[in-house]
Amino acid sequence: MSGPLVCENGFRRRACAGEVLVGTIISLNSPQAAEILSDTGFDWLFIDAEHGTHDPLAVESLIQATGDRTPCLVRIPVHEETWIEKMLDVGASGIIAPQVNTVAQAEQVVNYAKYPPQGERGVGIARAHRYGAEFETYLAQANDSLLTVIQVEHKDAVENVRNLAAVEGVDVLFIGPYDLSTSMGIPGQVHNPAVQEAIAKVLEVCQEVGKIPGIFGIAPDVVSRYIDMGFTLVGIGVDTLFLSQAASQALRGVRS
Ligand code: 3PY
Ligand code: MG
Repeated sequence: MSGPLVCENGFRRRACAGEVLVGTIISLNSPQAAEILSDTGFDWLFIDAEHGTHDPLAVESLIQATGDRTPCLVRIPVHEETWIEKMLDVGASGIIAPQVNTVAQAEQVVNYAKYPPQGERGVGIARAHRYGAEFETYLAQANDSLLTVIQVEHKDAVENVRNLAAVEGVDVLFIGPYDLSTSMGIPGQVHNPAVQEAIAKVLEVCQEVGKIPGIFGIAPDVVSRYIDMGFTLVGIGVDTLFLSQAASQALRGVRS
C-alpha cells in the first residue's frame, strides 16, 4: 500500500504549473481498452459518464484498470452531489462538469467537490483513501490534490466567462467545441470563425486570470494548434473513434 490514491500523483500540481497534459476520452465500458490507452502513454484519461454509459461501478473498474498509473478525470452526467462525491470516492483525480453556464452552477460543483472549509463534500469510506486505511491523509490532502474542471461549451458560458473564471475552486475552464458550436446553431462546425472566436476569448480570459485552459479535439493537427495557442489540458480523440478508424484503415488496406 502506498498512500491514498489521488494524493500522490501530482497531477493537479503539474496542471496548475502549466504543463501540457494530453488525455483521451474513455467512452467504452472496457477496463481492457482503458488499460491499453493508459499504456499508450497518455498523461490523463477523460472517463465520460455524460455521453458514455458508465455507471459508478463501471467508472470504478476503469479507474482500477488505469488510475494508479494514469490520472483519471470523470465527466459527470449531472452536477449533483451524489455523482460528484461518488466519482471522487472511487478514485478520480478530479471531476469534469459539463455545460456550466452560470456562477451558481460552478459554485455548486466546487461545493460538492471540496471538503470543508472550502465546500460540503460528504465523507465516507471508499476506494480513494484505500477503503479507510489512508483516511486521514486523504482528507488532509484531497482539496489541494483534486482537479475541478468546468466545461465552457455554450454561448451563454462564453458570454459569462469572466464571472465563471472568477469562481474560487475552479481550476480549469475546458471548452467543448462540439456543444459550443451546437449552442451557436452550427452543430459540429467547430472550425467556423464564430466558434474559433469564442474559443480564443475563453483562452484569453483564462490566461488573464490564471485559470488552466483546456479543450478537446479529434484530429492531432487541430489539437496541436490548440496547444500552440496556449491550451494546456487537452483531450485528443475518443476510444471508439480510435478503434473504428484503425479497423477501417486495415480493412481498406486489405481490400484495395
Ligand atoms: C464537446 O465538444 O462538446 C465536448 O464536450 C468535448 O469534450
Ligand atoms: Mg460537450
